[in-house]
Amino acid sequence: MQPKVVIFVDYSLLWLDWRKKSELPEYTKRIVGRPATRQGKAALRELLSGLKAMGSEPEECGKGETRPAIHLTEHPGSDEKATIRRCCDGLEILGSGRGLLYGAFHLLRRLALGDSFPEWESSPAYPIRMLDHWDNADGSIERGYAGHSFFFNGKPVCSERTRDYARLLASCGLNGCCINNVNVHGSALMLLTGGYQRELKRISSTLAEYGVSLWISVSFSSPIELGGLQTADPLDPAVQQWWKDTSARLFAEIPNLAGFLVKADSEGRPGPHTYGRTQAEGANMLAEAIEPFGGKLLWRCFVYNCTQDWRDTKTDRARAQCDHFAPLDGKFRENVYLQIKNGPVDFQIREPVSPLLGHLEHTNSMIEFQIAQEYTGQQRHVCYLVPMFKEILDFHLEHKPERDKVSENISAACAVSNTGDDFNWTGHDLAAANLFGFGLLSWDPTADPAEIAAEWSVLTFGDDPMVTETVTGILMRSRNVYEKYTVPLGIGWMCVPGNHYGPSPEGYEYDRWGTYHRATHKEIGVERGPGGTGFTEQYSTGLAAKYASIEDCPEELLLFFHRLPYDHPMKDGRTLLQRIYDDHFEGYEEAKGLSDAWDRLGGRLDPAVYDRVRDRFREQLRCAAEWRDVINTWLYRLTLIPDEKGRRIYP
Ligand code: GCV
Repeated sequence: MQPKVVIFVDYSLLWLDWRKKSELPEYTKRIVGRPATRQGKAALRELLSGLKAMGSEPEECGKGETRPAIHLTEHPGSDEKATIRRCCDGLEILGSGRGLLYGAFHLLRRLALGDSFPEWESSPAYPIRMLDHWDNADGSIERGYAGHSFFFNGKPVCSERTRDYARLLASCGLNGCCINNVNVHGSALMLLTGGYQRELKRISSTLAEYGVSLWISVSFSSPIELGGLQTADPLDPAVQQWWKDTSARLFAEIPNLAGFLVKADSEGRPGPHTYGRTQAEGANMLAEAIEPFGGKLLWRCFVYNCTQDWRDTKTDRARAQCDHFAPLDGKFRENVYLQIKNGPVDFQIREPVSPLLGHLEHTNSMIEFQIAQEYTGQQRHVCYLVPMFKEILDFHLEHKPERDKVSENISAACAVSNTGDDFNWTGHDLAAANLFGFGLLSWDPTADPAEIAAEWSVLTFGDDPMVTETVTGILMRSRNVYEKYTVPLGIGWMCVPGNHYGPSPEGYEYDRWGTYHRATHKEIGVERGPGGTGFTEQYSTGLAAKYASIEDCPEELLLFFHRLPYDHPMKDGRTLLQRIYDDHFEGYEEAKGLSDAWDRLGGRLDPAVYDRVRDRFREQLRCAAEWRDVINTWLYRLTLIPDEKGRRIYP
């Protein structure tokens, strides 16, 4: 008997930790076919190890095999389509190397869920489906809530964890990741000039094995910072040449490099505006430099005035993306993708869909979500964001009679990553559902968030029906609960400045970031209709009218669009203020309900996981009570209007 070699890893494998199945179909005992590509080989390896973990001992068989088997049929081509179909009492997986990989993972997932003959034919909705890491070269992570970077520890590192990370991404359909922060500083600058060429190459090659492309964030002023030039003006020939030469070297060294991500003219980052050039002139110069190597440029639209005087009521940050980019539609090169945050401001728990998404008829756009829970509980609170992503992808922009949904008007999708080097990757064990769900939804935006949650739960915690039902229930309720005890009705931004955790109702009010609610003892909110900042006019006619009207505006966004008195009657007859009081009280109670539901799973889960999540719930409840008390007390003191139900509204 072979001695068993145990490899110790200091992290879990999340949903890839396949569990034993009491029964598996006969065909899982044999695999026929020897893929030639690296991704195809990875598919075979995943099937062999995954099936083994589930309790089958698949044997690799020759072509003439007549017994039921899994047949791997690899055909050349770079497309990602995957097919699984019935074949000789078994199944055949067909596709390019990547297709086989997606097919293999799909089959493993379906078998784990108890589906014996999962036939599937699927292509991803978007060719770019990726995660953006805000990892810094020193190993810290901007807005990271799950430990340190596993890509950097002073310099780039490639380890077994990099491989498992690539497996996790591929297993939920993702095909790219940008490994460093859009705020490029310190030695991360050197990623561009090849200072870390060997390390970068290893990371790139490891990711490539699982069909994951490497992207890096670059600084627009690199020609000055690294090239010793006096300017980074995109129209300067020396600058253009510097980018061409630098890109040629880098793309030659790193074969799996897909392109660059750039945050320009945003929150102090350099950009074309410094030289009086447009965003298109800046982006196109870079895009042209990388175009010969098939490179793509992801150009962020998070451009706004971050030095606003709070007394200035004319400037509305929500308008900024459209004001800057809508007039430039059609002016970007073909290999440019405009990266647009899902809402007009910044990843709040509820914002309207960014109107810019409706203005880009002739420009590639990429939606940017954030699964790092910067404003949504920082992975100490449970907040399953997939239903929100789905709502946004399903949203009708009302610009066209057909193919009008956001999901039909974008060319790519990304999310700011929620991972780090914590044992469980995401800090909160339940936050991994956001990673898995974002992957599945960016492959297929018609997928159902509740089904994704249930699938993730079975893959992660096993198939005990009570566990699946409870975890799915907790996840599906979590966003609304979080919204209620923090910032309901679209008001946003009452968090502590800087770290963005916990309540501080006036923390941002007299600051420079353009995130004001302008509450007085009489009214609260910013008027964004035509009589106010005019932001509503950035939407199509129908939506503009709907949002501008206090009666028609969806209630959950009422304070995003309108400035209203506290006694404004809500649809159910309560006053605006009473609704806010109630939401905070109820939000806390509902959070307690989620926590109690988790408690009832004691004995049904791995005790370490159970305890970790219980600890997170303890903190969530502490913080939910703080939100309830701070916001309600602040409003009570401002208005002197008591809670109609006579509850104690101060701590
Ligand atoms: C990476 C917000 C965050 C910043 C982040 C920025 C961005 O402002 O607080 O940490 O910077 O968004 O998306 O660029």
